Amino acid sequence: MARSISNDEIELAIEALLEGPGFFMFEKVFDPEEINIANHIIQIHSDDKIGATHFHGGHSDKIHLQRRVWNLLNKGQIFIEMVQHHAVMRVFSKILGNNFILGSFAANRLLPGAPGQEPHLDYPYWDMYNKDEFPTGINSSYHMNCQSLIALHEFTTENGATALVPHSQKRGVYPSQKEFDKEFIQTTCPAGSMLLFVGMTWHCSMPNYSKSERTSILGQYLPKFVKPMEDLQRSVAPEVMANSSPELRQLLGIDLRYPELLEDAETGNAEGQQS
Ligand SMILES: O=C(O)CCC(=O)C(=O)O
Ligand SMILES: [Fe+2]
Repeated sequence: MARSISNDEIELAIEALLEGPGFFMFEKVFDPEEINIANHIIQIHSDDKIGATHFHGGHSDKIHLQRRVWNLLNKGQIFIEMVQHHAVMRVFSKILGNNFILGSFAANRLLPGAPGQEPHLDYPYWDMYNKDEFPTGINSSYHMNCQSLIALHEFTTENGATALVPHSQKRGVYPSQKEFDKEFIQTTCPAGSMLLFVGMTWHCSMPNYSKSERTSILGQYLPKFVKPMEDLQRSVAPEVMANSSPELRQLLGIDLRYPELLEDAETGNAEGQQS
């Protein structure tokens, strides 16, 4: 069963994401049985299928070594438990606001020989190299993305442990390869560990030089007003929606109101309306 995390560790994580390096590692959160189940399902869904992927830079000849499995919530109870782990819910509600939502829950499987990614920020900042598409003055004074990354294998420097630049989230700008290469560290960890970070932190997966695969599960969490990246309400099965806990309902944005047809709405009924 997943490890329960103490209040002290939760507080440390909030502090690290908001004021510190921008990330925090909870070691060995998920046990070997949970990890095996998750890996098995991910393998079944990606042995013959590559899946749309991002940030593969100039390595288009090796894209088949980097496999994505999207929409994990439809693929096993284990993912429904992982997505709403209590540490994720507590840390991210402090950073994103307590009605935060899920934008994507997907796996990133790097087969032996898979190249690393280019350094990047995560959605909705992922194309912020093109600043003209973003509001003037965008910065990191508050966060529009928090990520969970669950390591389903031991992560080592050899197999491509995630690389991050500590404190880079405060700069509020897109990374260049040159600056990233000078400053990154790699977050090695035992299997089952969970890294939380804010999406403005410069990061990427590194090349897998080992002889075994290395898999992460990537959870994307957003404030209630950012459009999710995966269309979860359309892709998650009706049974999953119907049986969801209050936390999962929140993550799927089931009770969010807008956009609404307000033209014909009754006056005065709209909660939170200011006029
Ligand atoms: O798997 C990893 O180490 C990180 C992957 C990642 O950052 C991404 O795909 O956005
Ligand atoms: Fe990323």
